[in-house]
Amino acid sequence: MRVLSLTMAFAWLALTAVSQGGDKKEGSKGGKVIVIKINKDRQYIEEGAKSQKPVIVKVGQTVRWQNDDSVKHTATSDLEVKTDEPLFDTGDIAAKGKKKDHMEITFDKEKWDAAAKLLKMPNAKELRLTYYCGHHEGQKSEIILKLK
Ligand SMILES: [Cu+2]
Repeated sequence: MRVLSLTMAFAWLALTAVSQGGDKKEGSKGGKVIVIKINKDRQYIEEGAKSQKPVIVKVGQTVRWQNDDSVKHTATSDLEVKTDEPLFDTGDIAAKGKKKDHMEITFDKEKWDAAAKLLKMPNAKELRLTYYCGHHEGQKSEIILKLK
């Protein structure tokens, strides 16, 4: 699964709305972008937080993963729409200061629907979406996706 994550990342890039946000802090619909920084301890920490914990994201919001480390990382969903096709995948997020040292993913209604279906929770008000780094065993975190 992880070996193929690179290949899948490219497919994902071609197929979906993974966007590079430049330096703006506005999502495509004008909402606030949630920034999750990847630190040198390979933790995913929400901007302003002191430690890693699940990050709450409302449907429609955009998450930006910002790499503050000197090696590349990914944020790759454990849930797969089908084999080796993660629900979301940033692909490689380059080392800090390089081009593509951040990647954004918008958690739209389509993603909510897909996740709810995969988790078999059609009536849920929130969904727990775990994800991992495709390059480092044990590097993982989660998003709590909430229906407004
Ligand atoms: Cu990593």
